[in-house]
Amino acid sequence: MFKKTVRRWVMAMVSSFFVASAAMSADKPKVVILATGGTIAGAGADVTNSATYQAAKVPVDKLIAGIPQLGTVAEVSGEQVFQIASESFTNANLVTLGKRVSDLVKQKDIDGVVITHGTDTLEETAYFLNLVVRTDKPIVLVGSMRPGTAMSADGMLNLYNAVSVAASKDARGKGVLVTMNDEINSGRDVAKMVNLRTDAFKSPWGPLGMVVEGKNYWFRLPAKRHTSNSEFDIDKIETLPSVEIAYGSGNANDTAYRAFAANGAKAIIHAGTGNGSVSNAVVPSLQELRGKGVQIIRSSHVNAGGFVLRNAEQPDDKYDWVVAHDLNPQKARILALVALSKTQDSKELQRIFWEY
Ligand code: DAS
Repeated sequence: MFKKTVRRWVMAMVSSFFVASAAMSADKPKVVILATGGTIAGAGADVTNSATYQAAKVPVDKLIAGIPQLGTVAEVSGEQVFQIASESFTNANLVTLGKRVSDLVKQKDIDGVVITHGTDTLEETAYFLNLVVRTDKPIVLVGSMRPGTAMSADGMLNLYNAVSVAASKDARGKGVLVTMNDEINSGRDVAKMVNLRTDAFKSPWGPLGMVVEGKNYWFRLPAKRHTSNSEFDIDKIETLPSVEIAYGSGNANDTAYRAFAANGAKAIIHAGTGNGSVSNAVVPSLQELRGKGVQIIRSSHVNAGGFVLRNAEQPDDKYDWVVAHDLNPQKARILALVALSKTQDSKELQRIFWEY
């Protein structure tokens, strides 16, 4: 019995090798996987460890070798750009990654780029690239909620789907995409709404489509400016300014806002309650900081659909503040980083927040 099982396993591996190598020889789209770390590169001690593991352990060549079928959808190569848990991503990491993606998509023989990434800040990187990489080629971010060592790990199918979408002609021109849990989401809209579960990534406005067994099914298109229709360009960005997020709640005070400004923040994202509301205890300080040139951007930490309305909870025209529209605080920070590389004018900033 054991011999039969081993023989069957060997035959399966041999056939998948020939499938993959045969496919490699065909004229397949060329997809580059840029690996940055995260759970999709994580490893736990036991198959029962779906939540207890170390992120950013498995190198990109092992991720690729673990899915021989990738060779049936594309000619895949890999680069290890970083090997970090994404909660540790910095503005400098964003610029480095953005420039590498921009260089790759300029190469005529490259059809698409996949970025494996930790899930904690994947939504921020996806939005950043959506704003600054001037291309119609698919750029697809992918992570996983469970390490590859766990039962029912999600990384293998997520990565296969990501490569399949990045190799697809019908994924062109749709902005940066995120493939998790069989869905194709817009890099602008998607956020990590749940931790621990494989259906963690949701867009308040719904996914763009689904990918099932290597085929894409599209249901809607992005409405905001992105990639080749963006006025921003990573090739013209070397560093990003300091933009910080202060979280609103009951019993609020102005300590964080003042500390951020004293530390050089060019803009402060107010992660407000409700419609981006600001406590009476904080308003005077924000008016003072605005007077000193710090941009004040009202967002809401209620972000499952809806948006901050200008001059509703606060007289934004009078205070010269900006509203973040439907962007959650962490996405508002990303847009502010990019926008401030182009303008310090609050009316221009507001236009940018409506358009992107
Ligand atoms: N720490 C998380 C990160 O790297 C692990 C993950 O979910 O990818 O974002």
